[in-house]
Amino acid sequence: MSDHVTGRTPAQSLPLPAWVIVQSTGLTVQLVTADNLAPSQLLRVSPHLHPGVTRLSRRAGSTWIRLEPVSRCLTLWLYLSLCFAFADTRGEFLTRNSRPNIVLLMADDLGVGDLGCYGNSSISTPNIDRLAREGVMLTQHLAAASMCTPSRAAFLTGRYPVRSGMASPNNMYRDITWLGGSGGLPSNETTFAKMLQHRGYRTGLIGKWHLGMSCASRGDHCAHPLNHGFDFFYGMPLGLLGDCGARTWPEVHRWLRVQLWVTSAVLAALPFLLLVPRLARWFPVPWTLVAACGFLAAVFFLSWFSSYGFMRRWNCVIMRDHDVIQQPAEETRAAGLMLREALAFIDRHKRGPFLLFLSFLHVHTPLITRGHFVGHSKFGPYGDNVEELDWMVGKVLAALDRERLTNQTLVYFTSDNGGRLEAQEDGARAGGWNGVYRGGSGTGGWEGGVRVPGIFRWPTVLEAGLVIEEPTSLMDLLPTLSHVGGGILPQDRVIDGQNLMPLLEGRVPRSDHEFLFHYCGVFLHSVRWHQKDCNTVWKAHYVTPKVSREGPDACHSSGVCACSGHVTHHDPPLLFDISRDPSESHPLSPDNEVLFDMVLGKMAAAVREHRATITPTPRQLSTFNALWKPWLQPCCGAAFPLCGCSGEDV
Ligand SMILES: [Ca+2]
Repeated sequence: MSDHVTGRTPAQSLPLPAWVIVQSTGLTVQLVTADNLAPSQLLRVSPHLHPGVTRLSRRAGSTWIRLEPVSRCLTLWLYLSLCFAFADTRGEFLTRNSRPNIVLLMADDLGVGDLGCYGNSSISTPNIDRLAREGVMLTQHLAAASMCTPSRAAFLTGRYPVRSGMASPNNMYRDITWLGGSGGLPSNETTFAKMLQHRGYRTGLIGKWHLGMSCASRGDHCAHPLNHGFDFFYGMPLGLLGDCGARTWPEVHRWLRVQLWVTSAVLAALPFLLLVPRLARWFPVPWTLVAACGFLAAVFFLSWFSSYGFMRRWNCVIMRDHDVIQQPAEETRAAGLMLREALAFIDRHKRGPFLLFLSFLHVHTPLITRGHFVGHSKFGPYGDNVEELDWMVGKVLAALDRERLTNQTLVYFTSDNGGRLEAQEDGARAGGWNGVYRGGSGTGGWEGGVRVPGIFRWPTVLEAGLVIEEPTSLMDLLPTLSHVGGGILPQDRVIDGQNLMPLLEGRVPRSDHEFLFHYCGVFLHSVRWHQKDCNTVWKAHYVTPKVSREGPDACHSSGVCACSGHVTHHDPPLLFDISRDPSESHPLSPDNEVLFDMVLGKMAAAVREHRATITPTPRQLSTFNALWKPWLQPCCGAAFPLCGCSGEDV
């Protein structure tokens, strides 16, 4: 039976105590137990300490013991033993079984090909490269969806988004669109933050959330980060969108807005055009027709303006815990504020254990890069933005170094989905590079939408410089963090992620993922099969989006590729061997692949088995939930709808 099932922490299951002597004054010794053991538990785990111990107590998060004089020698012996056994050059003392601090760094829309450690030579990312050099780099790390909301829901819960209702049946609402919408991550989902919070971790989310806010009334905050296991939240509950830039091209419902605007303009012009023949007495035009056109023009204009005229004010806000503190957010300062709060969080909780999920606003458009980094890269504004992201990662790593937390902190770096091929600013491409992989953000099945960077660093546990090519998923974080943090996995639901520690530590050569399912909204587009008895990774596409002529595997006309409707259904499915053909450019057939029928048969059986595990659940991204609702709109300062404040310390 695994530790997860029994609920035992790794420290309790070992014969040796997991603790560190950090100071010894007179007869008093401070022991920092990595797993926050209570004094009575410490005695149980470390019975050989018992003879000389006269008093144990808890102060400031540490266990203090007072020893009999006869135990001084024992204290000295233990101290020296630990020095030789576990000391590094900075004098930190750790055991393999310490519960680490956890720092999760997630970029937004960063392409897997944008980093030096993944082969990029035009953008400089020394700090992220350092993480890869000092840790383990995953080259087949996969998001569960190619867009923000479903991918992040799966990341936090370890489950495919269809299981939590965080997948959309509608092409228009694949992400949460309005902060005043009613859909969001359901309260009954278990996030890794909730799990670690129950195990004594101090948990903080700083940056982008994008998983909903309220359900029935403005203040209920049913889907707020503080309702999902985070003790602290500072950030943008929706994220940085194109609409948040004062001078950038709007992003949400871009083409619907264009249609509404054009229709309004045409209807507004009609009354004037009709007046001409009437006044010139060319032919009779009834006044009622002129008035009806004017009325319709006003209705269209008002619907356009009421929907999108306040977009920046309503969607782009900064919150501290439950309070809106800046509305609209000053987009040029937002990223700097997030970094400041992240460093302050580390400083506040450095005695640990803590979980910091730093969910960067970078490198989603609008590409807002501050002075020093403008023109910094060889790859234009996008490259500059990536280099600023890397600099911020460096600041976090430096804080861990400064506080001597590096060796006892598990750091993870990833992106929520692949680079967006359709992103444009000032007529130029503004999205990331997905390396050799087809497609990008929004394409549900193609590799470029879901293959993302994945780096783990934990110096005392993981081998530096290891590269693993096995299929792994962002959903693996929940069981992995549960393992290292001593949490207990929920037993009442399907968890799709796998504990990565055996693979990361090199104890097993293969990932536990045999099949991975790639959804686009609620629609299954492709399946990956890592054949058990060999290294071949097959991928079958049942559905692919119809793409634009002007760009490879992108959907420039609609801004994002469709999951249904404007798609191609493949029967037989498009089959690729991505272990030999990672760019999915040479589809196999019975003529050139003898295993063709066997592979597709095996995958079809896996799909049937997988679908049998999906139970109906309320769709959080339904059209009704996606609609903006004035009574749910977070608002500060002036009365609704003229919300606004720039308060606090920002
Ligand atoms: Ca994203």
